[in-house]
Amino acid sequence: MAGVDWVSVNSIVCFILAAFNSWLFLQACYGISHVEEHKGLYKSNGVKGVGGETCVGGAEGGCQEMDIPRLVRLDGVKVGHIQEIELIPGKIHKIETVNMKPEIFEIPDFLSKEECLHIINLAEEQGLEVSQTHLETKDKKMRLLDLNGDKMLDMFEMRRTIEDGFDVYLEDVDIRTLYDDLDMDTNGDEIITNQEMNRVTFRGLSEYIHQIIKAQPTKKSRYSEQTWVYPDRVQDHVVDAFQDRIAKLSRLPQPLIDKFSFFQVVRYGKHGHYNAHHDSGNSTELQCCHLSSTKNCRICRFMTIMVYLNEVEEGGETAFPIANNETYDDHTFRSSGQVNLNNNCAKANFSVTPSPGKSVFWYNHFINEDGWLGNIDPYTWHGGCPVTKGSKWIMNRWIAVSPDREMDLSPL
Ligand SMILES: [Ca+2]
Ligand SMILES: [Ca+2]
Repeated sequence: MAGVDWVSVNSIVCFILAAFNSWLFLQACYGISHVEEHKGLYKSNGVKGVGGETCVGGAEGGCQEMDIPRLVRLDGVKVGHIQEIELIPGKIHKIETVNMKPEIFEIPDFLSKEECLHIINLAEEQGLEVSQTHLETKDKKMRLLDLNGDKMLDMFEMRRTIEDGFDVYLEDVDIRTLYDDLDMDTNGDEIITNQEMNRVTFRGLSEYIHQIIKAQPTKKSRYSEQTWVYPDRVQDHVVDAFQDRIAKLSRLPQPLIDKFSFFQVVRYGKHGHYNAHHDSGNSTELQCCHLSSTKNCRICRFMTIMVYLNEVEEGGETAFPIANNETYDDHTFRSSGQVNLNNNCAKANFSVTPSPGKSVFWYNHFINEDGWLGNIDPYTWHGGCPVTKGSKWIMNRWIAVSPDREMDLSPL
């Protein structure tokens, strides 16, 4: 056996056995036993259902006695795990688990290249507008983030105050210029006392910061253009096919797919980015925006499905800055600067590279003991890294779920 290592001998033996025997040998020899044909493993708060068993809409298959619809999540099992799913009759798609904390999945060719182009054309026909963030709709007042409670704002506290109040990510040099231009820091010690703060009105500060945004839009948390597509308003076979694939993939109750089915098509040009954020809110006091008529609401999205629509020349990864961290502390993370993906994308713990037609999806919430919307998964902080060359087109589809199961499941 000199000159032949064990691996190659094993491979040769495997090849011979496989030639005479079955698929089982191939599986054992080539380590592909984790591929599940035509199956997906979906869970609802510890209750598992395999394959076509969905744990939704009654006591089907292995989902035990359940007469109320429950939310389900695809089980990632482990990184590298591949599950197969028939999203289009006669065509098998592979779902790969690419991360476990949070669970993140990728499906190559979720849309064909033609379908991607079709969606881009549809968005261009509709026309795109500058993306806003939820935060910008409520900047009527500003909370001063005096983090150490000394009744003064140092540079770091001022930076955080402006980030929180205006969704703008300034550098220290910008803040020094702001102090100079507004004549705020009278003694030049880079610390703003209550008295110094009172030298400007909220309106004055707000106008100044909006000038910065106008001159340097990349400082905003989000720099992109977008449009919304409403499947119930457009007669479009690709949009219908997309809806159908979302239903098959998510295995969620049909009303959750049919209602609030609009999705966003976003174009990021050069320097386009979106700083890290959660796609859903955790507060239980506010009503969910999709069920509320006021702006004082929280966004409630159980699941996020994103599809990359074009070949990005450089940059534009989807980054998860704190994926796989051992612990999570909101203040520590927000103070770390990692939220600012425009500057700190390279520090992100995990990221997904765009590829035309590829879908990446994850669950923003866990499932509670009643089988419905549970707590947010804090590790789902994510955003779009700057596009450094070319442009990036994506579509974002969210599955809206509120704590009110009955309301969510009511017909349109
Ligand atoms: Ca302070
Ligand atoms: Ca001062």
